Amino acid sequence: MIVHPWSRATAPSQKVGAVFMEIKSSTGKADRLIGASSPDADITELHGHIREGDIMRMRRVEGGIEVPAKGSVKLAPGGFHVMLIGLKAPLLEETTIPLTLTFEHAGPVEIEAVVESAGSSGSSGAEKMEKMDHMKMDHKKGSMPHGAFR
Ligand SMILES: [Cu+2]
Repeated sequence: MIVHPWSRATAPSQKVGAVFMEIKSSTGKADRLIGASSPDADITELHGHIREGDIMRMRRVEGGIEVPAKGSVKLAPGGFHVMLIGLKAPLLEETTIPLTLTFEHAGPVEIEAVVESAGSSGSSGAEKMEKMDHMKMDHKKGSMPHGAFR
């Protein structure tokens, strides 16, 4: 079950975006988000953050994002997110982004993420991580063509 998938509006020059959500498992079995795709971006990746000294960097998640049995995992600014790379058009507030999430056991799940304002931290209000603004963070060099980021 996908709760409140959302993203942030992007400026016209911005070629990347990120989608956040909470993933809940109602079954007694753990699952794993292993992939995502969207027609709105050239490449869609699962990302997490790692700490390098004082700096948090985004990095592609190897092996997927675990959803614990009868539990949930949160994709939120400063943590896991679905990265949209090579946006075909800017993400406009109050539009939606179609996404297909692929789970190891549940298979493909179609969702639509709502685009919120550029400064949104998600109307679920669970994050206190606005200061770790996703869009100002450095991507690990060499992982993907994130050049449009700067
Ligand atoms: Cu990212």
